[in-house]
Amino acid sequence: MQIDIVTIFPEFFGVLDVSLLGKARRDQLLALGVHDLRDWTSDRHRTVDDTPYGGGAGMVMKPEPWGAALDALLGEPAAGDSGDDGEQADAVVIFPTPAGVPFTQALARELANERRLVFACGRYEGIDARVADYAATRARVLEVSLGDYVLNGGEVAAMAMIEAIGRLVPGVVGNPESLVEESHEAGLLEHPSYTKPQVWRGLEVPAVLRSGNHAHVAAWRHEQSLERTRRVRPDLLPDDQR
Ligand code: JFB
Repeated sequence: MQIDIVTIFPEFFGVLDVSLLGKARRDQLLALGVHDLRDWTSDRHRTVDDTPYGGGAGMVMKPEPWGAALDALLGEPAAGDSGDDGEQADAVVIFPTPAGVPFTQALARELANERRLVFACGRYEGIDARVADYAATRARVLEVSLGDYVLNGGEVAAMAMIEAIGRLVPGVVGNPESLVEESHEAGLLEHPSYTKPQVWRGLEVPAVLRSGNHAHVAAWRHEQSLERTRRVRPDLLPDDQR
């Protein structure tokens, strides 16, 4: 999978060199391109923002550098191609925004099957709305929110999405079985996990986990998952299981 990121803070994405996704890049399962939006400005001050039409606090990202960035990454539109015949680059362009559809494990799974993702990371009060409209004439566009809280820009949200998507790309996680057992894949929260020693600071590992009875272990873990989900995330359960 190819992932491109456009941002005014390319140095943010240095962390993607390490850990699991760093290895995936070295193994050539993931190719990551981090691009500085200011490289597509043309004024002396490399300006990316301007005051909002209609007034209000803060600044808005101006559309021209974004248009040039999208053209460079998706390919220039062919001469005479208005894009209105639906012809599209084979990429999904993702705009992290607090006004987007929620990012979920189901969306991560769907995006893990794409060949190419482009993340457009805004700052200030966001990006001129025409940029997403323009991008939609060139590619599939998703405006996606990481969650119901306010960040200062799209970078941290993009990083979280890239980590969630990247680990679902075949080959990135060594043991694919570990993917199906985890929180949210089964629609429930995960059961608690334990390792050695058997007693630590007076706290004992539950006996059932040391019983060697796999059916009992599986039943206990399922009950723990259900109990925990009822307690902290009843919204995840169907009405008749709350
Ligand atoms: C994403 C962003 C801002 C408007 C703009 C660009 N869950 C999330 N919270 N906040 C963001 C997000 C996601 N995804 C987010 C992109 C931008 C926030 N801002 C700052 C804050 C409030 N309203 C600019």
